[in-house]
This record gives sequence, C-alpha cells and structure tokens, in this order.
Amino acid sequence: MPPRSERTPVVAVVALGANLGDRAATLAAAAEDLRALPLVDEVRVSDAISTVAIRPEGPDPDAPAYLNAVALVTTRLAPSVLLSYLHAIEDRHGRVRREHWGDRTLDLDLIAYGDVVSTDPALTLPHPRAAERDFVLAPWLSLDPDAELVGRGRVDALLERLRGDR
Ligand code: PH2
Ligand code: MG
Ligand code: MG
Repeated sequence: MPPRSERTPVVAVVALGANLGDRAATLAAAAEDLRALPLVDEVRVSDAISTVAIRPEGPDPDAPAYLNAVALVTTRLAPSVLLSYLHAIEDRHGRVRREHWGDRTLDLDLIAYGDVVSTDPALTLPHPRAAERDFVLAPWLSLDPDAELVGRGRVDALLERLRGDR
C-alpha cells in the first residue's frame, strides 16, 4: 500500500450536532477544527438547521433544540483515525458523556466513509441510523443532490420516504 499521503482521497460524511451552549459558534469552530486536521484536503459544510431533540423515547420539544449540519470531508485519513480525531474535537468543545442521547455541546458522527461498509461495533459504516435521521439526510442532500447512502439508496429518496412516514 502507498504511504497515506499518496493515497486517493475519500469523501467522508460527518454529521455535526449541538444543543447546549453557543451552538452556532461551536459548529463553526468544529468546522475549522476539521479543516485543520492533517491529511484533510477539503471540508464543505452545509447550513445549520434547527431540529427538535430526539430522545430514545422519541422527539422531545421540551429539550433544548439542536443545531445540525453536515460536512463533506475529503481526506486520506483512515476511517478509524478520522473517528479518533472527531472524538478529540468533541472533547475539546466540552463534550461530556453521561447519558445516552443526552444533551451535548458537540456531537460529531461519522455517517459514511466513501463506499466503505463495516460491521465493526467500534465503527459501523455507514452509520446504522443515518437513513432514519432527517437532520442528517437533509443537510447532506443540500451539499450533494446525488448523494447515496451505501446499501440504502439515494439520499433524496430516503428523505422523501422518511417525510412521507410522518
Ligand atoms: N443526536 C442525538 C440524539 N438526538 N436529536 C437531534 N435533533 N439532533 C441530533 O443530532 C441528535 C438528536 C445523538 O447523537
Ligand atoms: Mg449523534
Ligand atoms: Mg455521536
């Protein structure tokens, strides 16, 4: 295998979310942190959208609302290395890991890494719940009208189906 710096770049899809603190400032800072990573060539970030917090029990309009966005990250980092950097950026922005789907200053989820499929529990690719998340699919589609979620189909069709189910 060639050294990492000579590998062909891959487009990774990263979902950004925040529902505590100065959400817009945190998302903007996280986008800059992504741009500053080694072996990252380009980062395109969608507009942020305000979304109702989803809890394990369902949507919770009484919880602080999220700002969600998606970044398309062109990179030669291996997926597991990129994931470690995402966790480090979350930590830098005060992320506390207490409760499952609890409120957070910053969440960075690796939704897809090119067309890689992985069942590794430490990093399942594509993200197993991406197809059910309006707040991931809509900003992703805004950046790439032809986006596809590997194994699940076109993002526009997934989003239409999701919205039709409501
Ligand atoms: N992330 C969660 C749980 N719930 N709800 C919204 N609206 N946006 C999120 O990004 C989100 C959520 C767990 O990561
Ligand atoms: Mg998440
Ligand atoms: Mg997460």
